[in-house]
Amino acid sequence: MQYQPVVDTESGRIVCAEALLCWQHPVHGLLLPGRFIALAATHSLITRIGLWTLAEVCRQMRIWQDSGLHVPSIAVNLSARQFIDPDLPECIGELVDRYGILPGSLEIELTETSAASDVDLARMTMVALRVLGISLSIDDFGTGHASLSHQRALPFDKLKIDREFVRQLDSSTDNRAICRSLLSLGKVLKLAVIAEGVETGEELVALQSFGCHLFQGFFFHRPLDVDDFVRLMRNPTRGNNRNAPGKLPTSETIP
Ligand code: G
Ligand code: MN
Repeated sequence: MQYQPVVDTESGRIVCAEALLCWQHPVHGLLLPGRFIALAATHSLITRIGLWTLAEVCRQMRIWQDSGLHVPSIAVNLSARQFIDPDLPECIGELVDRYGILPGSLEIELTETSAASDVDLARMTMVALRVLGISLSIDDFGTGHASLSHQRALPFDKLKIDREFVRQLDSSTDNRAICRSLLSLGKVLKLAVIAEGVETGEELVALQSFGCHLFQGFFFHRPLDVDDFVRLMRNPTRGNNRNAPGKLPTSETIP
């Protein structure tokens, strides 16, 4: 399991982190989820992978809590197949109870498509998750089969702009227009907007000029293994990209 921080350049804090399941492959080395999750999602195995991930993150959060380490909330990706399981909220509720993790320390990321097949069921599941104190993000926004009327009806807290739209912001007028529009949409719908996959200072500066202040991407932090993530949480100035403009996390801003 790796953890990739999300940075708020306004407050200078790491505000959450996304848990990313990696595969230590015997031939190809460490594979990030982008390389194998889509394949796993075509198979019922994805449900077991998803449950294992949720349990592992809860177990890890309990260890951090017990050791007194302040860690921001951790976001877990759920597959569409897992999301339509009517037992999901109960299952997550049991994990939260079993590990005694603090409410508000877990977030769930869903793609637009996950909620599309049955909006009423999606709504019920989302409401039940929110009762548990879990916040919900729309992941990879703009790349799935989104219906805005569905999105509006669903109680999301955050919207994550997919890397596809963050790339080449300096040269792509289309991507600039899309990012601007998604930031406006987030503002109107009262969703926090996170730009994903920010790799360059140019992308960061352009997004900041559109009003974005929440960022995830290699420019700030690569996904980190547990030890490196803990080191960063203990000393947030380490491992930051010092070329990044705007306020960056400092030891003063992380309790
Ligand atoms: O679909 P989702 O947004 O959950 O996927 C996150 C994926 O994006 C992970 O595989 C993660 O390693 C990858 N990722 C995170 N930051 C960057 C980045 O700056 N550039 C690229 N190319 N990939 C990234
Ligand atoms: Mn995600």
